[in-house]
Amino acid sequence: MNDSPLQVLTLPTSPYPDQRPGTSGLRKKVHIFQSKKNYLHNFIQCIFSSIDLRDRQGSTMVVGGDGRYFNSTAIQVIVQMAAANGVGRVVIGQNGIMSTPAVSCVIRKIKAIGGIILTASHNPGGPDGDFGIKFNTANGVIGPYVKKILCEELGSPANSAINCVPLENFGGCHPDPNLTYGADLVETMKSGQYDFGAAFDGDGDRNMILGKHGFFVNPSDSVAVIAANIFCIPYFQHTGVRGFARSMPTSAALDMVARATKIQLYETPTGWKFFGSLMDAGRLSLGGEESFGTGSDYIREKDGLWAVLAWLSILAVRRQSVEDIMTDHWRTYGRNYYTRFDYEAVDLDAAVEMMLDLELVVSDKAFIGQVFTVGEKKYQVEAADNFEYSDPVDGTISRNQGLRIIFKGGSRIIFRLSGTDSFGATVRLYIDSFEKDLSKLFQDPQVVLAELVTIALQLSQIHERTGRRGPTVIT
Ligand code: VG1
Ligand code: CO
Repeated sequence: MNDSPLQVLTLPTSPYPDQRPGTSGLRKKVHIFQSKKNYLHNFIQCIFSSIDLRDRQGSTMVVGGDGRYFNSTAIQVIVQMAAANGVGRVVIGQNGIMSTPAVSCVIRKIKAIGGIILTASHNPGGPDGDFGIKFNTANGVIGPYVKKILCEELGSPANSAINCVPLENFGGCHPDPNLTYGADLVETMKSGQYDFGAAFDGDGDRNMILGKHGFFVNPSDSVAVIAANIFCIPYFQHTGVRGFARSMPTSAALDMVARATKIQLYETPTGWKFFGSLMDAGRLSLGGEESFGTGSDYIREKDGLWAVLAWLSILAVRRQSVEDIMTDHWRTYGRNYYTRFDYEAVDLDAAVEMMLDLELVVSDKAFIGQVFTVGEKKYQVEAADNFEYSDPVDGTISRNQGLRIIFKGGSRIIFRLSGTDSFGATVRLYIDSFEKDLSKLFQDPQVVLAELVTIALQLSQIHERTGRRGPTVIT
């Protein structure tokens, strides 16, 4: 930069009502960012304005994204606005690319004031896809990291890293690592040629773990396995273990390990930010969400590659297959059968109305004790509520975090509206059921949970209300 000071312009603008951040920042269709005047600028200015002026002046800020369409355009705007807002230094990932966990790591390393991450994470990219902005405070793509760590450092063959060149539309692939969008990997693994497979989302904070022949590790189980084998991981040998946490819709598999090891367990609302607060207070070492997020307190984000390295450490110590480790785990702790149905892009009004009606049903006193009979199975309601969380560190209360119906024996039905969708509403229906009978540990979750699904569909009337015949994605 030369000596002549840059001119700072002050321009009038007004907010749009749909610019409210959700579970993890703001997500909208790319064309919204392109067509609505100052749409990006408004949100970025709000981020800067949220930082006290004294902290902002001369501060360092991290900026990076998952390389999706609109990434570089947005970075140009952010850099200019950062300068105008008094930020002293902006650290940008090479070619504007940085994963969410990497941003979290750099923020901590260089003591930056925060980081702006340009990603819509697991939502599709490209001109017709989604764009998003996350802001991580001081507490807090993936491809280049996979190549560097798994191939260059750990010596995996180069062809074991697939789809690792960042592309603006992710090569037409959907960046959500689950059985539907990661079906190619599952197919490849079925051949039996590989012992271990993993997939990540666009910004690298999610992971899906597969064993030989495509054996699927449910994310709720994954965090429980890591917890049960935590001292196979050198990091925890040094730091010890302070606490475990899972989001409310995540199955109670982790609770079983916490109980057996007498380690404190926290049940938080959906979204990693709740773990961050516990980690800052030194109360939490390992956390996981059913939505393919796993991570530890070395940063303040979930980290897909960390989860893979954690699993590889366990495999290296136990010298067993992924499937053997998982089935051993079920024999020891019992199995939490789990499924999630996502109804994406349904009519917003219909979804909101459904949630309001359901809340009336579950909050009626007469609902407790009610028995649902489907075929030969009976389920009696033990408790039901709209999940509320009081942060044990600062006492902040988060309400309206999902409708829970808990049956005798621990089976659960949960309804939530997504906070990361970019269009209409996404309804998430989570169902789980605990089984400890050794002869019933190896069944298809969809078969085991079929009756609970029937109850959930009847109670909510979701198909009738949304005009859908089934979910968009089943996990
Ligand atoms: C979803 C997941 C949640 C996750 C969030 C951000 O939120 O359910 O567990 O923390 O995405 O993930 P929602 O509100 O749509 O259910 V991502 O990889 O930003 O980064
Ligand atoms: Co993500």
